[in-house]
Amino acid sequence: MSSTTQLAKRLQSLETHLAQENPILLRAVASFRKLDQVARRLGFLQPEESYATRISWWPLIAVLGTYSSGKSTFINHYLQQSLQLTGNQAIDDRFTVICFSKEGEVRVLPGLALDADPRFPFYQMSRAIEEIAAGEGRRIDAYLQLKTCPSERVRGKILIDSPGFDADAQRTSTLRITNHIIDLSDLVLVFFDARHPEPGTMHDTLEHLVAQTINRPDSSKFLYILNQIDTTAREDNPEDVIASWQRALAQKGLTAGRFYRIYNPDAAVPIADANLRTRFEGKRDVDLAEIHARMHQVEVDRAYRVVAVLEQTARDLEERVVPRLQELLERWRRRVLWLDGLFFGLLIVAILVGTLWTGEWMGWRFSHPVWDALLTAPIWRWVALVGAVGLAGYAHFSIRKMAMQHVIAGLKRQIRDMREMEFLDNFIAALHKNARFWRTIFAKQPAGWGPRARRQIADVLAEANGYVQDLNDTFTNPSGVEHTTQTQDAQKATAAKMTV
Ligand SMILES: Nc1nc2c(ncn2[C@@H]2O[C@H](COP(=O)(O)OP(=O)(O)OP(=O)(O)O)[C@@H](O)[C@H]2O)c(=O)[nH]1
Ligand SMILES: [Mg+2]
Repeated sequence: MSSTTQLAKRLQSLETHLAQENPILLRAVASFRKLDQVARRLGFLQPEESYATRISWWPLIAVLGTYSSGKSTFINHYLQQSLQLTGNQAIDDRFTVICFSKEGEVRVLPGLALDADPRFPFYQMSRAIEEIAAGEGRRIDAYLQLKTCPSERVRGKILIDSPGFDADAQRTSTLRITNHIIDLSDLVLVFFDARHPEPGTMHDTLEHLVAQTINRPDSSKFLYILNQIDTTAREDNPEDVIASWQRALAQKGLTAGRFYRIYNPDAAVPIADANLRTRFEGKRDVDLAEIHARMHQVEVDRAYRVVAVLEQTARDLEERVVPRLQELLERWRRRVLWLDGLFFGLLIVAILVGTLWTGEWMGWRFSHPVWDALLTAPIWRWVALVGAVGLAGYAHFSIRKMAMQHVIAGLKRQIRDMREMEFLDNFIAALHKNARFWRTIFAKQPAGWGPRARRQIADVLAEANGYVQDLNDTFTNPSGVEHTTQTQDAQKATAAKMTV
């Protein structure tokens, strides 16, 4: 199956899925297709590529955190089913992607099932792993597994349980998957274990899970959870444990936000003191309810996220991709002109010197026996002319090619950022399109860019605004029930729209 048909199939299956799940997002796919068209005419996207496949359409909840912090126990409790193994040594050694299935029983499928299925967010993950750790891509099953589960609570979403996170011991491939999951998720629950007496020893882990997540533009999707706080009830001063965690997290920048304090009702040790127990339970119930509310809310977050990405992609094309192409093409043009000037200048000087050496100039007339013979021979003078023009053309096009290689090498040096790296090949492809031989170096706009493309982008931006309004209408209702749970993300997205 060709990659273009593969893409068509993939988009079609996405559309079929969204037609049932969220018709507003179905319309968003059409807008993405419009952006694809613009980007393809720019040469920025290839026919088998689509912006729609670069984002995750699934509402995704990831549970990350340190070893034995109770991630799997929390998931089991949420699903009301003992799906995941739990225990006091390191239990999970791979990521488990949990999704809903109508079949009554739990099914476990190997990582390959995720790697090969375009409907999941790990499609072709083995390739990404192979790129950073040669040979590991084939071992995808050692990193991922898929579990289907009949719990209603996971219907319409994907939940990911992960192996205990330890920044020091983590393999690069595991780290790569963790980052990929963080990028894709709509909600990330970061678990810490209150039993761990000294958070200071986990410097790198806190750095990775807190310091590096707190300043992200999507930081509101992270919930930091101190779990197993029932165990602190046995301490003389339970607040000390919490305070020491609070200090450690504050050092990593988690000051303004708060962290949740919970423990698992099923796994907790009994708290003998009745007063203490009531206090602990009260606090836990409030926090747990908030976490669960955010988990229910994730479909809404996802819808706003997709529309935000649509808008961002449209703006990006107009405000970043096209100006950058223009700048690169300008660089190319200047280099071609300069090299052309140098080459043909030197050639003229060489001809002058050569003719002065061998022949005779009488005023503007040059005379040399070979030259005279050539001019008088009717066919040869044309052959010589065509030959000269051909050689000049060859030289000019070689110079264009060389100059383009130079510009691309410069671009590669310039792009260091991982996120931009993703688009390096796209920029190179667009540059090649502009450097085709029939395109003049003096073109004012990059190939494929003009009033029509601008109009299409403006259309998509207007559509994105419309989707946000429609989403607001869908998710807010007069009784205000959903409205009060509308998350920061959604509000931010709405606010952003209002200021446009
Ligand atoms: N006292 C107490 N024990 C808990 C709590 N949550 C989990 N546990 C216990 O802690 C141990 C580890 O729990 P898991 O759910 O396996 O932890 P995990 O984070 O999934 O661990 P790995 O998969 O190995 O990284 C198990 O023995 C649980 O029974 C809690 O809130 N309080
Ligand atoms: Mg586990």
